[in-house]
Amino acid sequence: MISRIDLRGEALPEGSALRDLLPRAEFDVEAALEKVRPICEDVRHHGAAAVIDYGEKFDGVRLDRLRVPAEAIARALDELDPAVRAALEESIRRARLVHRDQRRTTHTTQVVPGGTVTEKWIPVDRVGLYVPGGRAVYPSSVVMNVVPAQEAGVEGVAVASPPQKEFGGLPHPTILAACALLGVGEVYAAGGAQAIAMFAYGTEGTADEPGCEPVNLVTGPGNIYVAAAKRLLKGRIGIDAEAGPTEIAVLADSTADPVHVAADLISQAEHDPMAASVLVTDSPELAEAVEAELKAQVAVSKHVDDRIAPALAGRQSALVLVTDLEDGLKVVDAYGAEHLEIQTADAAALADRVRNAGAIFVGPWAPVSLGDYCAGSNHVLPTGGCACHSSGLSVQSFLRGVHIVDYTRDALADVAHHVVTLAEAEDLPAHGAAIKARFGWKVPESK
Ligand code: HSO
Ligand code: ZN
Repeated sequence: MISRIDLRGEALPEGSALRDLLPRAEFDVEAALEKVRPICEDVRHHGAAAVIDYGEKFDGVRLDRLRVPAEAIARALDELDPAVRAALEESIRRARLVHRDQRRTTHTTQVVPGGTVTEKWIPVDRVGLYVPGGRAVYPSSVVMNVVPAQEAGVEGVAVASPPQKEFGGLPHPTILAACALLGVGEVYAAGGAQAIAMFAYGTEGTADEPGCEPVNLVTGPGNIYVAAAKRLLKGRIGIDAEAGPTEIAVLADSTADPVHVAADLISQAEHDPMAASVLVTDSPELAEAVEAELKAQVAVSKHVDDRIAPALAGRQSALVLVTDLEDGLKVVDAYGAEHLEIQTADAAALADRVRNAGAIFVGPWAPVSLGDYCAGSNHVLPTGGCACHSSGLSVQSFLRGVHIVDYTRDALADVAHHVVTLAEAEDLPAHGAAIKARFGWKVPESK
């Protein structure tokens, strides 16, 4: 049911050669671009009407309006199961604690007497948060997108989630209830590439419904078409990342509990038939025990046939055997998992040495499921190995750092000769002239 990769014995290859030995899901965003391009163009030219047409085509419901009425959002909260409400409230409370601490402060560097550079962090004006609604409905993703945006100080927060046939064309009621709990009142029943295009281009309002103002930034996970639309529209809008199928890697030794490891591998396989579950261990006994546990636990899991079994059997999942934990560390660093659990004797020390992972979960009491909902950490994380260059969603994702340059006459005069020299070295004499013009067309003597 799950393949094995045995890397014991020989010296591990370095860098990308090691990465090539490791399993990974195919997620060919490029191939989806051509499908998504006409959708985006249609939305650009025909606005809400095109979004509604594509909703009918892809989600099977014809809407007469995209904007979810305030009463529907309030009703969803009224009708929310109290236990789910309490859990979401706790999730929001913890996420706020962590994300509030990520706020940036203005910092001024005195470069020279009379010359300062101040770095100021300004939130984007308006963001569009995409919340998928296909195979699974994730109110927790509403929390993970909205909380950092709000803590960053973003004033315009809009959410889009696909219309659901069984709920009269509204997004799933739990998504709406989560929006209500977070104080988000601007919600659109729009999904897929058309939702991303709606955010990028905006739509015109009608007599009875305001349009969607274009946003500056779109965040949130989605399927391959959402990722392709983000890639296509990037530049016009900022994006967080092109989210691919979810991944869990577990680095474990013989002290790990195979029951826990198997449960955690299954937990992320539950998302998607393309999800990746990877165990990296120096203990063949643990690998055996995890494999037996996987069999036992998969048999009694809910989403076996459509997601868990294909995810575990897919070429993206594997049990990887390594000589020792040093090699294990190299393997998980080369893989750069979205989620990395460390279940070893000295988990904290090993976790401290990891360089590439979206989020790291330390020891037996910090499973990925905790992070998915209630750790306070963010669950929108880099997939597909992007952890080697990108971070998960955070307050920072919604901010722009701006340098404010403030120099006195004397401070400029003092460095003018260097600026003029560099301008001439780059054959850009007008750059130098802009300095000289301020000093009677001469380069001032430096002190
Ligand atoms: N593990 C997913 C997030 C999620 N899990 C939502 C449950 N609900 C990607 O980090
Ligand atoms: Zn999850």
